[in-house]
Amino acid sequence: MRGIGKLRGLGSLLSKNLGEQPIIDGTRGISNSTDLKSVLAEKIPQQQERLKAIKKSYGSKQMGGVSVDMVIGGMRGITGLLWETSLLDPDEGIRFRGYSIPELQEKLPSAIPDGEPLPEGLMWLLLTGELPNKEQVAALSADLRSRAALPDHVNATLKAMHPNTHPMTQFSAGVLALQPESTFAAAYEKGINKMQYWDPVYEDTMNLIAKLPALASTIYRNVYKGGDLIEADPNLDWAANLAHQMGFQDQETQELMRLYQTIHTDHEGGNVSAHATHLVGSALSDPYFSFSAGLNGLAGPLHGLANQEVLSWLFRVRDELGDTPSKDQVKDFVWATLKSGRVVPGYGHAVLRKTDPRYACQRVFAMKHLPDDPMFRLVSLFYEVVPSILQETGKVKNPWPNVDAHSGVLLQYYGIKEQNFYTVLFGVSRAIGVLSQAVWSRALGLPIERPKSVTMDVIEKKFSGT
Ligand code: CMX
Repeated sequence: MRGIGKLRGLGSLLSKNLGEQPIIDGTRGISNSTDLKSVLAEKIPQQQERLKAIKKSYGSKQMGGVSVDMVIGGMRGITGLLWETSLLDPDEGIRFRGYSIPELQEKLPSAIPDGEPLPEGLMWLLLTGELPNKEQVAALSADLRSRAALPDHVNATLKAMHPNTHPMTQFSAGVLALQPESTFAAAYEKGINKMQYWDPVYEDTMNLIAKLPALASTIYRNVYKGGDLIEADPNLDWAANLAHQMGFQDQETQELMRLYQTIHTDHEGGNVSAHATHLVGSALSDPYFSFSAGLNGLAGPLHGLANQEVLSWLFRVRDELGDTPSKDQVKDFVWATLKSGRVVPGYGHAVLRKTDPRYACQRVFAMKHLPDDPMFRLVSLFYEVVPSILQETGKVKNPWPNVDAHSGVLLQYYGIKEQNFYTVLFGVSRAIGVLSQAVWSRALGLPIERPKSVTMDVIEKKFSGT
């Protein structure tokens, strides 16, 4: 219960500083109810009071200055967002509501003994701040299953698209095709009180997340398997059903999918997909609109598309150098990539300054299940070679691998060979993080985003003394 302990600590610290009523952090006590929405409903008023108290007591305090470099440099290092579901430490990596990935692998319920965590467990944690028990995870799984069916018109929309349309374009369009179902948009039109926004956003979040395995697998089967669709299995959990509906029935692939879908959910608020979802949602665009915007950002090669790029790049290595290249050959290949003005995909990060724990846990999975796979060996060889080369460039701030450097090789091993589809799998998972936060953003009444921009003229005039 480390994360919750941390939050409790903050509550008492705040109350000490304020000398007022203790600020309730909303995660006190563990709920036994298996109804996620009622657990959430209990916590929301407490968190609303907590935010009010923070605003009142600390609203005028400064949290770091902004330099011209930060303004020009993609807002690097500016703290400018509230994001409750996860926090990224540059050296330690991601913590979901206070828990690291290895801690979650130990503490979240799994489908099989000593298996990978179920993403539904992480979803419960992200939404409530509480580690769920098995019954709660089973109830959430069942709730998602009951909402999972995809309306027919969505597949008709997908089929009407040009056959060369990238799976990510189809995925984003498929999410928008579901938008007429938005409970939030309908409630807003009827004049819902803003204190109640979170409720229809929660319903949209549940409905959308529930349908993503069917949507993603429909795209997969249409593009790569002649449109022969597979029904969901009512006995399977959310991630296993995604693998199943794509056409992968074996337990090990389903275990990989559970791990994959857990670790890609959330990476605090400033990354492109999270921030885009948050920004668009702040205009009270419903979760379908805002998540589709997040997916469009995830489709960029510097963000989620890097997992596809990594695999294409590894294939080029294999085609040119064979399965077992030497270290020197790999070094030359990396340098050639850099000298041609391209990035090494899967390496580097805007915030992290160490090996991504999401990379590390995939590596552990590979060592357990596919230690002798030639592509895994190649990935390991790159891990030995790339960081020192990127360091040698003198400009790359983080030479270590990120999540995208490993995922493709695992998917390949289990027969999911179509790398153009990989970012869709990333996107399915990302929904859990960004939409859990969307529920809280509306519950906490966060306002429309509108940072100030300036022209070059303004900067020159301000600092040149003219
Ligand atoms: N290969 C080559 N050059 C790299 C590099 C890499 N992997 N990572 C950073 N650099 C370069 C930058 O392009 C930049 O060069 P210029 O000054 O010439 O423009 C310089 O090093 C400094 O960049 P940085 O501050 O270290 O990194 P940024 O915060 O600007 O960018 C990221 C972060 C992820 C976009 C970058 O590291 C990158 O392009 N990596 C490769 C693509 C990738 O793996 N993306 C996935 C990230 C994880 C995810 O979001 O899914």
